[in-house]
Amino acid sequence: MDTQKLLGELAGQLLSGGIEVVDLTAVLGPETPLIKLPPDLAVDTPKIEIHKISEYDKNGPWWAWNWLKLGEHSGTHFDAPVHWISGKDYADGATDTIPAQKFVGPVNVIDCSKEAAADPDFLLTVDHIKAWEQKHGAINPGEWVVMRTDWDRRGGSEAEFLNANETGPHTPGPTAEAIMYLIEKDVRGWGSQTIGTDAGKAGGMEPPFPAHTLMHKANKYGLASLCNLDKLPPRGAVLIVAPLKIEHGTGSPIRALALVAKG
Ligand code: 23J
Ligand code: MN
Repeated sequence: MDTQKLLGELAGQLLSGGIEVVDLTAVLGPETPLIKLPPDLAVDTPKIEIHKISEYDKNGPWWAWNWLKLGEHSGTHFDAPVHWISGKDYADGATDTIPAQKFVGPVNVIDCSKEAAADPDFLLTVDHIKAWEQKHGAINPGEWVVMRTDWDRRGGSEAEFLNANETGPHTPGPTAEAIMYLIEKDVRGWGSQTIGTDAGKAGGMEPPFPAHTLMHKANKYGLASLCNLDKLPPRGAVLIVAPLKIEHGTGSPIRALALVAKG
């Protein structure tokens, strides 16, 4: 294969629109939903703030710029292995040490939108993944796996997105067994369209928060609050998800993009 020629063709298809760049990112601002943890367990990530420095005015006559107050795990974001205690010792597990090659790769999209619409507590099982593989082909080492739930359509309010009541948050996610199955397949990471990579009720699972505990223990990555997964094919798209190179960062907001063949 002539790799140089292939890259040239890719660039040409990007120019012509034969390959489309699909934006998988939510708007980052004061209204962006943020995770709410049980107050007895944890301190929450702060509200996002965008502060004006100048806007072509006395504070900067010819320019506009802002400064931000922003948690690493805000909006559409990347979870690095050091985010979780099980992955804390990986030298290449922080936003400034993960090899850049890991930020671009193939993605498998498992459509759970009907199941999640019928049951907000829907859990993706090993059987469901195996049925997907029967239909679309085996999931391979180094590939991303993301769970489509169309949760980004719940864009009206944070309350609708978090879907919590007196019994806690009710959002779909994976079973611990499903995560273990994907780790055995040596996937690159796991992504969701909800506030975090785990289900709303994942705190009560064994282990608690299996997508975090097990994926990061295996030096694998997470993606949360992905949008527009309904615009991707089940397989064949290329995901671009690069966190900011925050020093010792545990995660970062990302501009998540997918390259998709049109037509
Ligand atoms: C901190 C504590 C628990 C969770 C999370 C963060 C996330 O989901 C996250 O954004 O990584 S579950
Ligand atoms: Mn996170």
